[in-house]
Amino acid sequence: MTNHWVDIRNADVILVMGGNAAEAHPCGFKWVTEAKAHRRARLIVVDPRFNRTASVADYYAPIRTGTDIAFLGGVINYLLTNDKIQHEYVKNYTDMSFIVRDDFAFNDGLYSGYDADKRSYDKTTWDYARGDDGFVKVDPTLQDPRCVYQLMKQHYSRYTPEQVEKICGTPKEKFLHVCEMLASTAVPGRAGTILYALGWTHHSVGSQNVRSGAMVQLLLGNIGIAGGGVNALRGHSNIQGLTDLGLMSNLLPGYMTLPTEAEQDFDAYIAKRATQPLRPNQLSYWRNYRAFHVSFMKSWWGNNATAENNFGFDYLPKLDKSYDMLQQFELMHQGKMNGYIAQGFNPLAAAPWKAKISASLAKLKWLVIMDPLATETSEFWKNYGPHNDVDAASIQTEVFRLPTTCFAEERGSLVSSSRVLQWHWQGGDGPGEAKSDLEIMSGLWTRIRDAYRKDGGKYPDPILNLNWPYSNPQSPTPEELAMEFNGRALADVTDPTDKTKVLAKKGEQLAGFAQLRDDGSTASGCWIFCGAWTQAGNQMGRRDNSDPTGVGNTLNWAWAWPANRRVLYNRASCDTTGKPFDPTRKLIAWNGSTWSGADVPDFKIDEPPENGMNPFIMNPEGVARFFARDGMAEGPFPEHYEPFETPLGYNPMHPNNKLVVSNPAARVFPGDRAAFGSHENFPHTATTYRLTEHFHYWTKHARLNSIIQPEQFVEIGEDLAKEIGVVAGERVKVSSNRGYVVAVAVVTKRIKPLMIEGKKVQTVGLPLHWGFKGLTKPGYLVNTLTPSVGDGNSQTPEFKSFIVKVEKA
Ligand SMILES: Nc1nc2c(c(=O)[nH]1)N[C@H]1C(S)=C(S)[C@@H](COP(=O)(O)OP(=O)(O)OC[C@H]3O[C@@H](n4cnc5c(=O)[nH]c(N)nc54)[C@H](O)[C@@H]3O)O[C@H]1N2
Ligand SMILES: Nc1nc2c(c(=O)[nH]1)N[C@H]1C(S)=C(S)[C@@H](COP(=O)(O)OP(=O)(O)OC[C@H]3O[C@@H](n4cnc5c(=O)[nH]c(N)nc54)[C@H](O)[C@@H]3O)O[C@H]1N2
Ligand SMILES: [Mo]
Repeated sequence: MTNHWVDIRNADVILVMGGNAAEAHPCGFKWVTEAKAHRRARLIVVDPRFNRTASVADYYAPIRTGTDIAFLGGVINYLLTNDKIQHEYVKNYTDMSFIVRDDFAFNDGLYSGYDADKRSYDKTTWDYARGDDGFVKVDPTLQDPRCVYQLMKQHYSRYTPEQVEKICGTPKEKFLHVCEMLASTAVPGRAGTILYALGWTHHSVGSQNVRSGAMVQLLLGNIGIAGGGVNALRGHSNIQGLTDLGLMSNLLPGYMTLPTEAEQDFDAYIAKRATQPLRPNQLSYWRNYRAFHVSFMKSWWGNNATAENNFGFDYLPKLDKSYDMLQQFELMHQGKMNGYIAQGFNPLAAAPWKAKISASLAKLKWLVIMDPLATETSEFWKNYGPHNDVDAASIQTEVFRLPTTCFAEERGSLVSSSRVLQWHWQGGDGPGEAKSDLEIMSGLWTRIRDAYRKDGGKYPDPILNLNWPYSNPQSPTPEELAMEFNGRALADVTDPTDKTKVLAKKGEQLAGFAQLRDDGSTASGCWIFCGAWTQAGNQMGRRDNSDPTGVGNTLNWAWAWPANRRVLYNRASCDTTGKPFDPTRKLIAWNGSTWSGADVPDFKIDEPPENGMNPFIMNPEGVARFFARDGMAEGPFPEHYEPFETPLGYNPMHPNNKLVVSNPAARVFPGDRAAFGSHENFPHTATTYRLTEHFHYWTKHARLNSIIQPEQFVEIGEDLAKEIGVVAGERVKVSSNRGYVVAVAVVTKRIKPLMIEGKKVQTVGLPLHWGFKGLTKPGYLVNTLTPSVGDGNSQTPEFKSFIVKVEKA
């Protein structure tokens, strides 16, 4: 979340799109209820289903799955053509006035630089034009046809309300009503927030869905203000912590990135990431990358990371490709993997195209399951009940189950969607032989190290030289790890402007990431967590919920990254002179000598506004980007592409270009592509989702949850039920090109057919919680049906939009 849970109560308009917060985040949803009750906020829901959030919304609009970019592109077009933008904000704090290179182009769905064979872009032309001084060229009048404003206006002019209706199936008047409600927040005195989750991310264009939402919020001046933001409501209790700590194959802790194979040179690796300002007098905060990186390497390799060996840069793996989940199973399927550890992960149930997953697991020599429960994955080789598509006798994979404790049987920190690191305390001991994940991982690690010590190996240095400074090497404590993530001084850390001033003495915990140094004199396992466990102790354990300004920031409740800041980009809540746009929702202000207020300023604390430094200091240009000049796989402006399994078979934006039916920059493995279905055989569009009563596949092991949601069901609209001759309570068979599930039909008014390009499209809803382990009635794994293709940037699978056929069973 750019903002935080409590801050939702500061909003005047709340758009829940691509999520079902009342169902999946019922506790956090209370802040929506507060906003409605206490400031008469209006709640809008845009969802293929009239879901539980819609049932308490002020306005609901339906949408076809996988078409949010068309909808949001339409909103952008509406805001621009009706001049519903926060002018002062947009003019000063975004790249609207920046001039784009002459050779950047967009033709029939493709941007300049496309290579059809590689299915990827050379992004060189996706950049701003530079002046002789090396800085970006701008046109403050916004008249230059090559400025971002003009290019963007032209791009989105194609997304008319009529076009939105044809692609999304959202009736034009409903679409326009949503536009009007959102547009009401374009004035400085009103705030609007967006809450989203998987309905936006589980698509082959997921990242671009989120970007479209961010563009809407920027036009409205809703980023950096109280009651605003683009707010990702996250999943598992510590999934935010997972990404923060870099547990993605391409990341290092604190959103640093692993080098690629082409990046063997340490200085070049740093220089590329320590971005220099693109505007005069601009702070570009990533220019501190070297300090963050070296401190991280000192944490991992301690005394073995020295200036002479580039702090162990050669120890870091260099990526040849992404090793995301889809890639892992592809490699496993090709027989290129011997073993797999599934730690707190049930891939047979959770990953797309179950048949491919079980076939892949069957090719392993060994599979280790670390879990408190007996998961479907741990019995993938058994053939029974609704899991009947494996040949048990032919599977040779050896499966080891290592029982772990569960969150309530451990202590430590969890990072919430709000970026708040909250310490929690152990409630009880785990049963039987269960061990904590920490203990099991340490046991594995020390044994691997011993094996390398004894037998050597190709390149044992990174393993033998790893720092392992825990009092009990077999079981590091959560406290030791938390202190290590924060970081400490390895030599006295002094003030750069006055070397006699010692900020942190050798051996002390650091106070914040401003104290990190790039010469090896500090260590920090995760720079954004620096400040969580200081000399003053564990900040995550703080429980003072006082809120002196009433804006809800509670700065003494636990600790938020970065720097205990609760609202990111909060400098943008003030005008160029440093006065809050909305004094009633004040976050920070310039008081003549410093920035201060209800939040920790996201800015250089003593930077006078008249110097003209811009608020978005994580971008080298200092402003927010409508034009994503680097980073995105498929282009600088989001464009509508159909889901890989489309009910249409073509892209209504580009009906004659076969290259751009679906995301032209998404990676698709040939075998996965061959398994896609065609709309001729599978006419209905399907989506999968959660229910409050269950948490994925594990609460079916709990008696109460199994009683309140005992049996698998499928939701279909009354119209479709009539078409296929099914009444509520009868069983239906839902098939995709990859398999089928059979479940009870819930016939509902909550799902209506949509008219898409003059054709009736039915939506089918599949809750995902059932399987063949646990106390509920055995059910089919819903991922029997789903296609194996991911988002072009994150490789998150397209779980939310695929095609099926529904029949009476
Ligand atoms: N009770 C409970 N709570 C949970 C979980 C759980 O299993 N049980 N899981 C947790 C996890 S890990 C996560 S990630 C979160 C997920 O939280 P959510 O994303 O809110 O959960 P979902 O139910 O998967 O999907 C949300 C909505 O997206 C809609 N949707 C589907 N396709 C589209 C589309 O193309 N466009 C739009 N606009 N909407 C679409 C669906 O109809 C559904 O209403 O929930 C967390 N909370
Ligand atoms: N079709 C479809 N598929 C989906 C989704 C969807 O919306 N539609 N959602 C996707 C999403 S967002 C997610 S997050 C995934 C979820 O996929 P998974 O993460 O595989 O699902 P969970 O059932 O939450 O599995 C987590 C396992 O962790 C175990 N566990 C709990 N606590 C601990 C612990 O402390 N230590 C260890 N070692 N194990 C523990 C649980 O017992 C459980 O078996 O599913 C994805 N799959
Ligand atoms: Mo999730």
